[in-house]
Amino acid sequence: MAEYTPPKVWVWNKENGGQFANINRPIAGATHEAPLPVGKHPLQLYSLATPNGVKVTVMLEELLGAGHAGAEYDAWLINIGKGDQFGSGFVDVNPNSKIPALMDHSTNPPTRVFESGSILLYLAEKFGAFLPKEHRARTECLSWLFWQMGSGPYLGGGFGHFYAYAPTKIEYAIDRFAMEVKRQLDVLDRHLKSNHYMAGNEYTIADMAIWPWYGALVAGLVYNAAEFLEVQTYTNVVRWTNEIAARPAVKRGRKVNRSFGQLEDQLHERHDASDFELRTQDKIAPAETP
Ligand SMILES: N[C@@H](CCC(=O)N[C@@H](CS)C(=O)NCC(=O)O)C(=O)O
Repeated sequence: MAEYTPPKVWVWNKENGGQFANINRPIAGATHEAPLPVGKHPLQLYSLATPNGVKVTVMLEELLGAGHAGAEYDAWLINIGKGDQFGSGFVDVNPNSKIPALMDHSTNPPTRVFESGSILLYLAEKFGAFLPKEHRARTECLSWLFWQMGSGPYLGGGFGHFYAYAPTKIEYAIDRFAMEVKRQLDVLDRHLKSNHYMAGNEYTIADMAIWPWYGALVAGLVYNAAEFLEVQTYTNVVRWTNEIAARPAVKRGRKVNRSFGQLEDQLHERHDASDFELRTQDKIAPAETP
């Protein structure tokens, strides 16, 4: 590996290559004026079906499935590859310029919520659902929710980046993050041996946060790393992954704001429950594609 001696002061090299290099920059804030659309429902979601986005659409579909009609929502597609997250309207909702971001217009003034963990907690508290009420169980749920928020970046920004996206394969980086991700999978596997769900017997927002990342990893859906990490050996995680994948709300939630993969699984925008039947990409004319 070529030795690198950092200069005295770091300089932004815009041409450093690698996937996502075009959207990475060392400054925050909006790059252009772009007000966000607002639909007819109280909850307005601005997102994309990455694992962080899927956490929230699964939660909203679970709430609706459980009969919480107030959870009806409009989901707008934010194309992070094109830089939509740097539009002025989006930055007003999330100063960190990352999906998912939520506006709740049922409050006066409307409430902005960003960070997927915060959005899950906000919705759980608003509807009194998928968060245990008893203090000990609630604490266990929140411990796992925050575990995901802290651990996920080692999987995505660490392992996923260096194994799948970096322009060169750096053994040191791949070793470091493969070791950490396997340790995390073992944490989950040992816990799920004696717990049906992350917080015990109840399916909660902790499962909704962890499943889109670690479930996708063991299902071989992200980074093409199933064999490399021997994911099938984490049998309790595999059991939990498959069980959650079969939930109807999870199947719906995974399709919302998806702009990649099979056309029948792509619902670019969601404004009504009937959209799953009527407006997936295989059903609508290409001219209507946002
Ligand atoms: N901690 C944040 C992470 C969100 C995040 O990293 N979102 C990514 C997509 S998965 C994003 O919007 N990236 C755009 C960018 O970095 O410019 C959360 O959980 O909401």
